[in-house]
Amino acid sequence: MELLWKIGYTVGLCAPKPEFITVLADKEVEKGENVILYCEANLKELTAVWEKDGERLSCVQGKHKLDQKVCLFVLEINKAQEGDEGKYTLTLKNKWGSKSCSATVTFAIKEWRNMPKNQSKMVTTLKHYKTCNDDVSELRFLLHGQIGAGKSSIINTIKSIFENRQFVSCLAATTSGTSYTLDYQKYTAGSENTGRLPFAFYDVMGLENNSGGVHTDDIIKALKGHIQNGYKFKPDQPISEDSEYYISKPRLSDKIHCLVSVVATDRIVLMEDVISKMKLIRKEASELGIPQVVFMTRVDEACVLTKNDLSRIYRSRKIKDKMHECSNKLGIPLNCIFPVKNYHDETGLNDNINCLMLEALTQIVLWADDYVKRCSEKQKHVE
Ligand SMILES: Nc1nc2c(ncn2[C@@H]2O[C@H](COP(=O)(O)OP(=O)(O)OP(=O)(O)O)[C@@H](O)[C@H]2O)c(=O)[nH]1
Ligand SMILES: [Mg+2]
Repeated sequence: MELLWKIGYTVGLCAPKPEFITVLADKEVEKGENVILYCEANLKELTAVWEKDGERLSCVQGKHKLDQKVCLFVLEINKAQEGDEGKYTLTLKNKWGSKSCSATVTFAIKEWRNMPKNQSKMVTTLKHYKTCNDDVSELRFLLHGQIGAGKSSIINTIKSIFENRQFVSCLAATTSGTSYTLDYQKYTAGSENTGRLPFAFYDVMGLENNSGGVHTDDIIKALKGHIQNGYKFKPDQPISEDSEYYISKPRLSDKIHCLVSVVATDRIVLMEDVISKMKLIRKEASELGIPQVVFMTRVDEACVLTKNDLSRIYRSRKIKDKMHECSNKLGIPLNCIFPVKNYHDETGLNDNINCLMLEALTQIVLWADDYVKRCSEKQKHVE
């Protein structure tokens, strides 16, 4: 086989063009750190041309080092400084063709939001939280968003924190073709032993780009408190008033007290249709006065710096940019957007994962309770 290939190669029958086996990866680094960009090609006899921001890289002695180990092409930048940020492109050539790939090098920024730290204080506050109205024994949160955004995983993460062990009772998907969650399902956190928390989380079927996924009317009905736990969503048809799961006269305790839009940080660009559906739902929630927030999941998939050390999340320019993008696309202010990381491949619990989630949860609990207070006062006026 190898001989045949060699003969073909020599007489030019099969032209071995350069191809990338792996491509350059974006780097977000601290100023002064060494940066290594590398990728692997299918061939070793290739001409490599490195460019920075569209111009041929002028190698500075002691700063840049170009290397090739068989099919691995490497650029090392020693102690990266201000001028080293930018887009780096490697073009590999031979007489049969050329191929390019690029990656950006950026610096971490000054911490612009404090990374929450006091886990046990937040846990205690939430565990002993008392709602402002005795008729509303639990604050209700509805999690909606694109399929595979991490809605079910958020619930599992919250349950894991309060029960001190990994939780997978809210089934999370392994792939994201169609929504894995099909029912309107309520989840609570805490247990008999650890103490039940006065919060309920509703997991719903994901929104899809076309006519699939959960019907927007169903989410709006759920916000108003018309849908009972256990209802099975039908993408082509919203719940009918005759359904046994339809609550015709919902009380304040049946309603949703805070809408949580879940967005996967690494997939914001794929959400065009979903965004218009989310905006429609948000408009309705605004008319009802329901507070709305965004939980941005999968931060580790969107940013290497954050993946390597979650405590540096608020130093990541990429995460900050994604939060701005999310804020612009959904029309939600930045202070209502919470980047979080869910448990997904870890086996033990992690303080940084817990702290980020707990801070987001503390905020939404307060805002949900404010909403209950406003509604209770309005009700009193009517009576
Ligand atoms: N790396 C990483 N993966 C995550 C995170 N959150 C969720 N995932 C993974 O993303 C996939 C989808 O997560 P789910 O929680 O099932 O998403 P969902 O929004 O409930 O999906 P549907 O019910 O199908 O609409 C699963 O494979 C999760 O393990 C995260 O913060 N980081
Ligand atoms: Mg789900």
